[in-house]
Amino acid sequence: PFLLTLLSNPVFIDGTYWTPFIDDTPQLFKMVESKNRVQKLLRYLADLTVNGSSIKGQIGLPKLNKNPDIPFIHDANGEIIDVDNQPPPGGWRKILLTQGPEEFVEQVRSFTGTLLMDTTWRDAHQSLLATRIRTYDLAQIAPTTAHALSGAFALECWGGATFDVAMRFLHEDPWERLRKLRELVPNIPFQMLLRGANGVAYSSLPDNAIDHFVELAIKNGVDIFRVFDSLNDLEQLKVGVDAVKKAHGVVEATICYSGDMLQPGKKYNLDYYLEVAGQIVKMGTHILGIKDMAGTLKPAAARILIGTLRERFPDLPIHVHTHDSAGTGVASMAACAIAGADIVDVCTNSLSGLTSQPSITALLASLDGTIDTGVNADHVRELDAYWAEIRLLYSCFEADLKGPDPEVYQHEIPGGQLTNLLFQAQQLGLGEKWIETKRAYKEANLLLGDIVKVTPTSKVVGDLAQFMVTNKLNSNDVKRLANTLDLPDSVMDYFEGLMGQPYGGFPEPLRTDILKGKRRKLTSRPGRELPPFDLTQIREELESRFGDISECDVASYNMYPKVYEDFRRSREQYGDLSVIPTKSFLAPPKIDEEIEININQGKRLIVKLQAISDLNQKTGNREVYFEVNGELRKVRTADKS
Ligand code: 3PY
Ligand code: ZN
Repeated sequence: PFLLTLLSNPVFIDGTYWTPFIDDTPQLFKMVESKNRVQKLLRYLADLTVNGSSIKGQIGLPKLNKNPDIPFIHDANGEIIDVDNQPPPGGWRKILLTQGPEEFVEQVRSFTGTLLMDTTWRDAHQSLLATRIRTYDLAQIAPTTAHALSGAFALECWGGATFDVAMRFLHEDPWERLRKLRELVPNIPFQMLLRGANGVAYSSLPDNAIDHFVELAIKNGVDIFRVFDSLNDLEQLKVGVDAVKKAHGVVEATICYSGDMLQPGKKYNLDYYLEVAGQIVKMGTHILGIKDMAGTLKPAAARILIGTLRERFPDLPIHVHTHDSAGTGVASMAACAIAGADIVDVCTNSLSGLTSQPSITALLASLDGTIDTGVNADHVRELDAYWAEIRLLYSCFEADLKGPDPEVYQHEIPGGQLTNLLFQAQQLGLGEKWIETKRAYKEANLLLGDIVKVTPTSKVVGDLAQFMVTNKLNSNDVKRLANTLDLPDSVMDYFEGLMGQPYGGFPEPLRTDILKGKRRKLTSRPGRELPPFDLTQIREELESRFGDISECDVASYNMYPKVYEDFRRSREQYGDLSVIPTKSFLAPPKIDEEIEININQGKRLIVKLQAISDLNQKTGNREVYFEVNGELRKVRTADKS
């Protein structure tokens, strides 16, 4: 391609080129690079055309057969706000950036109302759509969001499962997502979910990898870190808290709410939460988080829990998170607001309810102006028109949950996992197994010691439950056969102590029986034993394998080495796929349909599928013909059928 570009350059054709022509004409290389880039994108589109989507978890095609429209939002005079040219109002981020974390949280605490965090960009789609929403769709709505939600406390937009899924399934760089969104939303704080000593992975990393990751997260745009540990193990939690403090971010150390504290005889009762809260406050957090990942915090319990914490820690902002799995999310968040919570989590209406967060409009209506939230209800409504279309665009990732799950108080499955397990049961065609899986989940939890269940411990319970269903075992069988069973790795990791120490200790003699001759017993946090990563050496190794490597690449590799390697290979093959509109990323193009792709600022491609050749029986390939900005291009693709 370089030679072709050279030969078609007018200077070369004129014969007026001079010796250092190639050196003096760097655009030649740019043109080649750009042609390569286009060819790589065509490779993806050709594969999609011939073989259909390869995106894991996709069933069928999007119900929306167009690109979603960007809605208009209006000012108080009914005029359309020009979101692309008018800077958004300075929100809470301006206070954070100009006055620092301490003053920021003081002002949040002094706000006479309850602020809202919108989780649409992270937990809502993690809970309902298998975390599949792409950077493309977030970036499209970001300028409008910066105006519409300018009064929000924060947008939860990063961390949790988004990091892994972006690379693993969407072939996207999570860091690029963060930077892009940050540029488009300068005014609203960004919050991320950090799994304590696990970072955004599923098990402990050396402490220096957590420090490195957090520092980069702040540099690239995260402001506030919700830090939790999946067993409420304070030693584990502290690793994340200290990393955020060192990097001067806002720390929201979080208690995972488990079970139903008002039920008599519950392991996790009010005294337990007050004790953990006291320890967390001693750690020096800016905000106290309560994370109700399964949605079992009923309104009555919420009133007592938040009311008591409010009295005990009058100066500390309290931020509450829930899931609507039981159908009580709105009532619980209203109860929290009334009991004195400073911030509660909600999300856009079209991605709310079920295993996701409660609806923002439903909460506003419940409070009905009696408590100020700082957000404009009209803008919220206008913005949701976009998400109604997005829900249809991503319909191929829906788990098809139809209503609240009345069993959630029994099984206590976290929101995201509930959808996930249901989806898996549906895929296996094991409708009747779903009820059984939920029953086994409850049993597995008790076997493991009635533990706090959230990533990664929720996976341990889920894996054990599936193992019990598949092998037709009940709790007594597991206890009796303990050492002879080939238990899932996650269960062995848990018993070894690789996820930290559960409150009240491990169940005995089960732990000893299971581990005997196979694994050791850890009694303190696993990260303590891990030697620090040699970050320079890792970078050099990656450079020698992949060429261009940034510090963010090193952090991605540290979290998910194999996923990162596959991601680089996908980049090599297809280039940056995040520029393709979602409809064209998930659904094969039709002949002559125009696909508009902005590959970078100012460079726009109009791609049209022209023809697909017959199958070459010898090679198993087909030729796919595209027109790109009027020029014919051919791509050879293996037919995998
Ligand atoms: C995660 O860790 O991804 C969670 O959302 C936990 O609730
Ligand atoms: Zn959640």
